[in-house]
Amino acid sequence: MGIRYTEEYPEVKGALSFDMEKTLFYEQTPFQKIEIVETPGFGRVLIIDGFIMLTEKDEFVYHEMIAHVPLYVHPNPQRVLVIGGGDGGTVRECLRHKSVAHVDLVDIDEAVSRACLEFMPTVADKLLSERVTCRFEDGVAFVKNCKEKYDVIIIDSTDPISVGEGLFSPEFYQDCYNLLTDDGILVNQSESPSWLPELVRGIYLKLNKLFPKMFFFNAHIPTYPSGHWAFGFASKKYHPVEDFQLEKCLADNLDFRYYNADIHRAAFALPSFFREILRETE
Ligand code: AG3
Repeated sequence: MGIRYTEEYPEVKGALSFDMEKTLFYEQTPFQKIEIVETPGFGRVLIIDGFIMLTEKDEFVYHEMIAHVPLYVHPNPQRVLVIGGGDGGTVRECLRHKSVAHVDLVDIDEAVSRACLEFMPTVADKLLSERVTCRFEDGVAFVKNCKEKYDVIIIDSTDPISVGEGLFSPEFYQDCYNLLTDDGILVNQSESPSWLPELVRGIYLKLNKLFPKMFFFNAHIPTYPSGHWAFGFASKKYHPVEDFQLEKCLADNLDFRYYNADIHRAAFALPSFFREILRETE
């Protein structure tokens, strides 16, 4: 056994530990501590402030789900805003949609993109596409001042601590709502319903108050706490399953590794304890 890297899970007084071979990138920026490590079990792993953001082994699950679910509900998504997501994985998936003419990426920390472009090019290299504009600034301020409209907004944040915190506030959600077109959709990473039910409930309450339609979908992400992950789907017009663009999804026939038409519909089926988390809020 080599050196062990451990992400502590304070919610359950446990941890995820994995062997690592070496550190490829380390930088303490004004915002956070960024590391990319080489591991024998998970490929390269991006870690921010001690929390796993992605591993090369399973990043496809998170990035396919956060991008394709809204992009196969909106009938013609052209302009997409990604907040956070400086690693580029979400942008990569968005660009697979022909209708998407432009993606604006707003991440507070350029060092994340710099590190990923160098050490995780398969995740990050679409950040260099002509269809993408990267802005390294505070997403909270960006959505307050932006005058453009978007069809889809994807909030690919860190956990709601430190720099990620503002990306879970009611004011921020209101500003995102204002930036969406009349049939716009917002999707956000919503943490673990298994281990952080309070947090998921908080997200539900805030978004449900604002949007006519609010749902969660879930996916299995082995290297995030509990492995059970939620995403919020808040929409002005479209229903995530009734308005699912099945024909388009089948015709595109993209080579996905997790997402598919069955998964799209099934992901909105919530385990009973998850439904209970939402019911308690009513
Ligand atoms: N976004 C962060 C997911 C949260 C992971 N949390 C944790 N390991 N405690 C991932 C960014 C990928 N584009």
